[in-house]
Amino acid sequence: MRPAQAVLAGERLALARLLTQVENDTPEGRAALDELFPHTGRAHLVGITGSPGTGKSSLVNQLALLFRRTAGETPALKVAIVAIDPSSPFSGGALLGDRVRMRDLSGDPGVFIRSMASRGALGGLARSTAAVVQVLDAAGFNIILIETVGAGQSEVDIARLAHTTIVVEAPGLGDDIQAIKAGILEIADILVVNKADRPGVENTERALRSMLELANPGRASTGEGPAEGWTPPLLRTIASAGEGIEAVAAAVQAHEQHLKAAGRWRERDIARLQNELEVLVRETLFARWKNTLSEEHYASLLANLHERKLSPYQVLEEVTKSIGNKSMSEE
Ligand SMILES: Nc1nc2c(ncn2[C@@H]2O[C@H](COP(=O)(O)OP(=O)(O)OP(=O)(O)O)[C@@H](O)[C@H]2O)c(=O)[nH]1
Ligand SMILES: [Mg+2]
Repeated sequence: MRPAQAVLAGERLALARLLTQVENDTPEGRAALDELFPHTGRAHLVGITGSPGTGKSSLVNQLALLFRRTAGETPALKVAIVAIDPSSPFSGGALLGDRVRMRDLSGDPGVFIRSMASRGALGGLARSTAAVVQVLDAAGFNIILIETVGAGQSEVDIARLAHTTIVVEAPGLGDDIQAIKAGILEIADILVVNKADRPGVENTERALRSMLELANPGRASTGEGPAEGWTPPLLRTIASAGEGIEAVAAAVQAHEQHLKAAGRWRERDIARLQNELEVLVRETLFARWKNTLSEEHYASLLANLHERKLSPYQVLEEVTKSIGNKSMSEE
């Protein structure tokens, strides 16, 4: 059976193998993605981001357990977890820790857990995450939880990929209003203050609430913003004890309903695919362009730049001439 067919048939080993192919951007991986693409677009993609140690993995673990238990719907929701570790490689301690915390879920055939190392992700994390998520979507997982540490670009990429983004904060880490990054709040559809058993929860909540008002002026006062019609709820959890998880799961599902009712599900899907396509085009054209230059020629151009003999625009003129495509140098 072809890998894509085996994945559609629900074979977990084939799925794990294909994810490796897709992460490594092999020709087999690409062929399988082509075949699987018509089966994608159904899963609810949920990003979970936040500073290191705020309890993202614990929350993901609890959410997955809850979605599996809330099997009032038949058949029960299938849940995939993608844990992205931007700081350490596969063998790193953090991932080992994640594995241990996620042990409650292992053995459940309705759950699939995949760890990804951002280092070594060929073609960048955004591309490989999007591809991995597509495979899981095609494999029939209804909810895909994507955990990433809130560190610069990666959480913005995840927000772009996900339908719903949960930002996790914890007392002590972000008490100081300066320490909470406004940028992260702008991507939050749901805000969670985890470790609510720790002192300082009220301070963290207060800081977040005022940041929210700054980030979304008007929204917080009217309860409904003109732009999105969704006010990010601010929820407390104690993930390690499984407290407050129902409210988070309910918010995730309410956000899905909101997106679908307002036609934004489709908008987000188009925006996501557009972004993915443009990243691909950029990478491919860049690689093609790079191939037209010899190392020596490139090095000499860089030297000319450094010595201020040529300006970046002059070099652009020069290098785009070499592939005979003048339009590339024009905007
Ligand atoms: N007191 C308390 N501890 C918690 C809570 N949730 C998680 N923890 C603990 O906090 C530590 C970090 O939890 P993780 O779930 O690994 O946090 P994380 O955000 O995934 O961490 P990284 O992936 O390393 O950034 C662990 O020791 C958890 O047991 C909570 O609600 N209260
Ligand atoms: Mg984690």
